[in-house]
Amino acid sequence: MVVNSDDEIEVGKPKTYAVGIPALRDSMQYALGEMGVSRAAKTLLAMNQIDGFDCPSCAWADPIPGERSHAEFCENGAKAVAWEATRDRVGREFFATHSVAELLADDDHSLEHHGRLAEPMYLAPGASHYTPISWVDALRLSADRLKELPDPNRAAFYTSGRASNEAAFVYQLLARRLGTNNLPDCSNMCHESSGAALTETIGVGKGTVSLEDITDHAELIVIIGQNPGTNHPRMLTALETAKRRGARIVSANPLPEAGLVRFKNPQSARGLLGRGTKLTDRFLAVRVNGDLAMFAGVSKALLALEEDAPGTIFDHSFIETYCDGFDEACQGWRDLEWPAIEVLSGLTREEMEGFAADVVAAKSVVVCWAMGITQHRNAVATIHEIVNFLLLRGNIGRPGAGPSPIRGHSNVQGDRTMGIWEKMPDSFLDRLRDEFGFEPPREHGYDTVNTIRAMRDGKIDVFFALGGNFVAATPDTAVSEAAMKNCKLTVHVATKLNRSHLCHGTEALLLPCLSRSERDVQATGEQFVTVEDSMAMVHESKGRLAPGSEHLRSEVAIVAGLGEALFGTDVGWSTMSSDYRVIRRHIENVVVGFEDFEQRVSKSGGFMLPRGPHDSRTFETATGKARFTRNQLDAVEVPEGHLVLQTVRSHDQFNTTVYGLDDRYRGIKGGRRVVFVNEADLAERGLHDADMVDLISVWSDGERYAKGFRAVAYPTPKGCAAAYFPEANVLVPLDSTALGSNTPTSKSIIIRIESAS
Ligand SMILES: Nc1nc2c(c(=O)[nH]1)N[C@H]1C(S)=C(S)[C@@H](COP(=O)(O)OP(=O)(O)OC[C@H]3O[C@@H](n4cnc5c(=O)[nH]c(N)nc54)[C@H](O)[C@@H]3O)O[C@H]1N2
Ligand SMILES: Nc1nc2c(c(=O)[nH]1)N[C@H]1C(S)=C(S)[C@@H](COP(=O)(O)OP(=O)(O)OC[C@H]3O[C@@H](n4cnc5c(=O)[nH]c(N)nc54)[C@H](O)[C@@H]3O)O[C@H]1N2
Ligand SMILES: [Mo]
Repeated sequence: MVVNSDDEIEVGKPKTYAVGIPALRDSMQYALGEMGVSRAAKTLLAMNQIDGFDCPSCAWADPIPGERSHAEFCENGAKAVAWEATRDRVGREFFATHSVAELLADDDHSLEHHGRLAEPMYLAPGASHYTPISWVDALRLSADRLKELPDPNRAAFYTSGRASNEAAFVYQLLARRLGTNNLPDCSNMCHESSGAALTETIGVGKGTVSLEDITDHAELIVIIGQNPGTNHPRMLTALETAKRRGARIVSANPLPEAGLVRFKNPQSARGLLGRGTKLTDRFLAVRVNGDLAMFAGVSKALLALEEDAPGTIFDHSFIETYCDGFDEACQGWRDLEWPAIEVLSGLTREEMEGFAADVVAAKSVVVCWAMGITQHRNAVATIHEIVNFLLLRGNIGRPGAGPSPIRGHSNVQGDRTMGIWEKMPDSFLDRLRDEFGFEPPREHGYDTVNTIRAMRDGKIDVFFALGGNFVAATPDTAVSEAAMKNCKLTVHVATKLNRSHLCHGTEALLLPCLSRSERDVQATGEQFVTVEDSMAMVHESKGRLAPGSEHLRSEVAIVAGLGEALFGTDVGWSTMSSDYRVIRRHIENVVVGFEDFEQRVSKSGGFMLPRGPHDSRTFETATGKARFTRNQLDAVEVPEGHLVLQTVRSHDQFNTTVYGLDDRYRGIKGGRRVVFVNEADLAERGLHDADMVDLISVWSDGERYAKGFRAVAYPTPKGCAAAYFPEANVLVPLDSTALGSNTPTSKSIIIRIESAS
């Protein structure tokens, strides 16, 4: 990866508001530069509209039809679409002039910036360059290699969360028809901890909150481990609406993110020109990984208030009717000592009691969270503790209340609903069997971390990816890259060139697909696809732009084409790809909640999937009740002289896609190799702001190095640090994962920093 030299990086003051005029200016400049005027206008105005396409940038929910603005997109959505609608192409001439070795020297930004992949390409064993291949030959070759496997579990099928419901459904069908549950996905690195904790405690692996709960009902909104100004900018509009009607916001974050402080709404002149809306009322500078202790502390404070005035704080009738484990959990909080809670959370008892007072004053509470919570060793326990906190006051299954994990990729939640999971329950597999007449495998497959281990250990021959950038997104970059190279065949269905396509197996295929914003025409005419947002709304998405090249195929067509090459006509692969309604009929029969799918999804705005806790306070857990849990209080141990490093997104990236080198809200310009550190921590090491440093992570199997970072003195709690992903992924040990979800601990890496060598 190319290292930016330190003198290119400019560091200014972090911003105290998000969006406003700079955001509008940047998004328009960006879109115009990539797409030109008419294409930009046509594309941006169709985003998130009823008859348009779903923004590929995040999973934030759309307002109901009558309440959408004409420009229902944000700066980062505009960047995401401009990025895929670029006029530049990467075809046979490009690959003829650039060898794989040469391209490997490019950084992530440059690789994708070359343009859209334009035709199928093949890398023969030992070859230095990708060469063109026909679709027929590409699918035949993939099918042959899969058929040759002595065991279907020697294949793995990765999914990134942009795949539509239709593509995901056909894809999981293909893997299971082949005989494997090896369906690792980006969710394994993302909200897996949320899914695990919520399934166990409330019986459904997703949030139970709708957009109106936030905009219209919640009296208190808690935002933790999330940077909405950058990663879910349209959430700020919802928060502004909530604030206007008097809701309070508490946020906890080791970084004082601009989007949590103040919002200047680009949709209104007042928002753009005035001071904007103050968002957070109480900001808690929690220590990285301190949230488990913080929530336990708040619940302890609530318990003390209840014990002082019994019957005034807790919702006893809810607890008695719907929950179990309450007494045991209370005993847990009684046994905790405040000093330990303070040390682990990095907050004072008064701060946590203040938070508890906000809770008591609010009739309804929503808790929103994202990666700052899920990517820690104790993530599942932390989310258990969030559920406890909500259950105490019956804050679930009524307006304005509930847990709301904010999803990342635009259809990551839908992909799971469609069966992209290495351990789908038997009930789903039974229905799949009944619908298609074959016995799906029952043995659980590999998740993302276990796929890397299996590839490393020579247990996977064929790695197939439906989107994503596996080697850059996964931990322990060196290990992941070597693991990928250990495969016999690697196949990537993708829109743009990335690092994973260059760290290939003995043979490799690049299969270029249509993007969300492009028209999808099949044998029976123009098709639409469907997606599910973070709040379980399913709606349609229809691209409008002409395909970027005549050789592009839809993801559905590629996967179904492979299905047919493998199995002939058995389950009707080509019928599905020529008419997506056929797929939706299968989905209706296999996936719960999709009755009358075609008809309901065609209605403007789509429909909401059933969620027991939200709809009827039904909790399908092991005991049929919502479960209080007693959780061991811990936080990652940081040895003397070390820091705990979290890896975050800058404002100019979408995961491994790096649009540009700025991070406007945090005051960074022109570079990404920066590490944010508390000034006192720098001073203790004899370091200063702007010094060049090396980051060294320590783990039981040894040390990992990321060299040449510019230190930035930043207001993060002492002992904490932050750097950007994916540059810092080299530091995340493969075996450092969350208990109960196996998610890489990308937000708590123990490091040393040293003056650059
Ligand atoms: N523009 C844009 N949009 C995106 C993405 C993108 O890359 N770019 N990615 C998409 C995806 S896949 C996802 S999953 C989401 C990610 O959305 P976020 O989770 O907002 O993304 P991160 O940048 O990882 O930010 C994590 C936040 O948690 C805070 N944090 C870190 N550790 C802790 C902790 O221990 N406790 C607390 N309380 N806070 C902590 C960090 O300071 C940071 O503010 O965004 C989605 N949307
Ligand atoms: N250290 C660290 N690591 C992390 C994280 C972190 O916070 N810190 N976050 C984790 C999280 S939350 C996630 S979700 C993962 C993300 O992991 P991935 O989903 O694997 O990665 P992306 O960067 O989103 O994938 C980008 C690539 O997707 C392809 N692509 C884009 N659009 C399409 C499309 O429409 N179809 C197809 N087929 N391909 C397309 C392009 O080729 C592009 O290069 O990373 C994880 N890794
Ligand atoms: Mo994610």
